[in-house]
Amino acid sequence: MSKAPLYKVPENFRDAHITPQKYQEMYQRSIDDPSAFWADMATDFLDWDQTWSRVVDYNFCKGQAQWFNDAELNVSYNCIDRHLPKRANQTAFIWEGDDPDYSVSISYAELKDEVCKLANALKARGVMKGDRVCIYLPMIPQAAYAMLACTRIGAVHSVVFGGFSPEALKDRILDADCRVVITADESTRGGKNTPLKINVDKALEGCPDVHTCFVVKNTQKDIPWVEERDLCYYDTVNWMSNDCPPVSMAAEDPLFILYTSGSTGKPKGVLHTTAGYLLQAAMTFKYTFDYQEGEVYWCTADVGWVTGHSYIVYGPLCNGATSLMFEGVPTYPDAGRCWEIIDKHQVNIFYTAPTAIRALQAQGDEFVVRSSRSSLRLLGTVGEPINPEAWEWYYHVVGEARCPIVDTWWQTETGTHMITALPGATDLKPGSASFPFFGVQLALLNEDGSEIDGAGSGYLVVKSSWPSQIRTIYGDHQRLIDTYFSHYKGYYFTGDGATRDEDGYYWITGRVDDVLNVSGHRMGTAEVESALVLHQKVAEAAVVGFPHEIKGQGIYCYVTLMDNAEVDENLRAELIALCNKEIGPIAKPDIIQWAPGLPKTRSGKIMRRILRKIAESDVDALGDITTLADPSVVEVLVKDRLSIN
Ligand code: 6R9
Repeated sequence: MSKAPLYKVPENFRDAHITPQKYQEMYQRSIDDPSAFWADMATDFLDWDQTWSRVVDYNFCKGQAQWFNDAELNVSYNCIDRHLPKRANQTAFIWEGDDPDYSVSISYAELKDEVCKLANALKARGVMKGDRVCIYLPMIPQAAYAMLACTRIGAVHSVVFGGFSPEALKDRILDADCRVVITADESTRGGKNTPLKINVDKALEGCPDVHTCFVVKNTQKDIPWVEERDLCYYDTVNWMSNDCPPVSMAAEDPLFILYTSGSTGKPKGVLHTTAGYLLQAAMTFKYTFDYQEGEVYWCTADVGWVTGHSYIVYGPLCNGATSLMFEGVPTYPDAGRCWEIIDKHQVNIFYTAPTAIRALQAQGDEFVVRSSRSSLRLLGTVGEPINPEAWEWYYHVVGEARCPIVDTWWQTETGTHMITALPGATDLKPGSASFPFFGVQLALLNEDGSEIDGAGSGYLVVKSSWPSQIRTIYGDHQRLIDTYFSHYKGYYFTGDGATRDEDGYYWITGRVDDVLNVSGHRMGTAEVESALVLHQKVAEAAVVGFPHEIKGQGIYCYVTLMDNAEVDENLRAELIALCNKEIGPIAKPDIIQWAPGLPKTRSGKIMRRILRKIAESDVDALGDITTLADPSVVEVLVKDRLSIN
């Protein structure tokens, strides 16, 4: 790692918002005097209805954090209204359709009208401050309108990724007790349509309390309609007034719930609150991307993930930026699509995931070089570790060695960037997320909980609260404490491993728990296992990740069948269909291996370490298997593994 090439801050970033010296000064102050530092940032970045009496109070043992306690503000006001005097006619969103011939610009003034009308429509259906609203939409502007409309009236949104199945959607609606759903007839991605409304209908069979479903007519497909409950989005919203006063919210009032996977059990509803989240989203957006007035910024994430929340909607809009939202996929109509969009809309800052970079790299340079990309100034990545080969390709081929790459490490739970390069301040090492953001105090721990000094590898933890920290797991605060604050007392446990090199750069090595990262999507092995064992022929299942060239990690399933069950040719397809039904297409198993038995300790615990090694075909390094109840099962699994590929 110390041999890694170093890419120096380029000349044209000498005047960036954050220079090397400024980073040192600001970081030091943020640690030495967090209250003064964050009070200044809060004043610079946000408009408040009422100021705070204390900046921060937290107690990691109890999983509690409060930022700007009794202050008040409104998120949609900060993202829209306050910009209007200067930016009414400036584009807030550029929307690029799946169809390359279709794009739309939405100004800040239009955004205000759309958000207010929808907010009034929500109010007319009885939505009040604190109520949860489920958003299950494609990547269309209404997704952003819906999020902002909720914030305008103090409702709490729960966006569910449009790729989730009806079953997964139902679980999320019930867990958050949403009474209103906003959806569309269909989504269109890569020329293919997905029946969102039909999925909602199926989900709502199990959600008797949902009384209202707004439906955006997106593809105009004929869809079933439930009178009273279903409302045509346009017909309803267009009647509404475009005036809806923003409600003053307390700094710690809930802003949104977003479900994410953990190592055990069902996905958990990560709850973020109003002021701290918005402040750090706004600040990281400006500093990490060195956003300059008038620039066009594009993040390819879906709004169903935290990246879409913080870096398509809240961070950019809070800064009065122009944010591009793309409905489609990077490979449709062909692998040149992203670069064409960059030329078409003169994109300056491009933020995507390593899995997309690898997929495009695999298609060959010709798709890239036929575009100009001369507008590009900065590149970014998020979601998983980026391998140096993909980094170098992104840097040299896409960015023509003139655009720095910010590799941003963070999580749904952290809300916003935590470790990242700042393009005017950081010399880059390919594959390293580099240094902590302002106010973020990191440590690496040994197994026994002692802190590692200097260079070394260990569990990545955070030592003190940051404004956009997760506040609770919706409806289950104990689970928050157990998951993040119990492994090592007094620290936030990230679930990631990391290395710190001699120069203090952080290198994330990946999850240390049973969470997979498949194409940048987080998934608990337990979720896939629960889906597999629903099949009547399946006695037991164990799921692990294995290295996958494009996806980063693939899903490897060991399946033990019931004693009398036989493998017929449909079984594999049935199991894949089950994962699709329970979770969604992102949970499709890559490899299913029939396992007569699973390696277990004498106390009955599955030894995943061994299963991971077998899945990786690294069978010479199985380690000690003598503690197994029946070591002979390993031999069988290894033998069978060799015949799969
Ligand atoms: C933002 C987001 C979080 C997990 C995280 C880590 C992995 C994210 C990364 C990265 C290495 C990066 N991760 N960014 N690993 N380098 N730049 O992805 O949130 O979906 O909650 O996933 O993703 O393992 O713990 P989320």
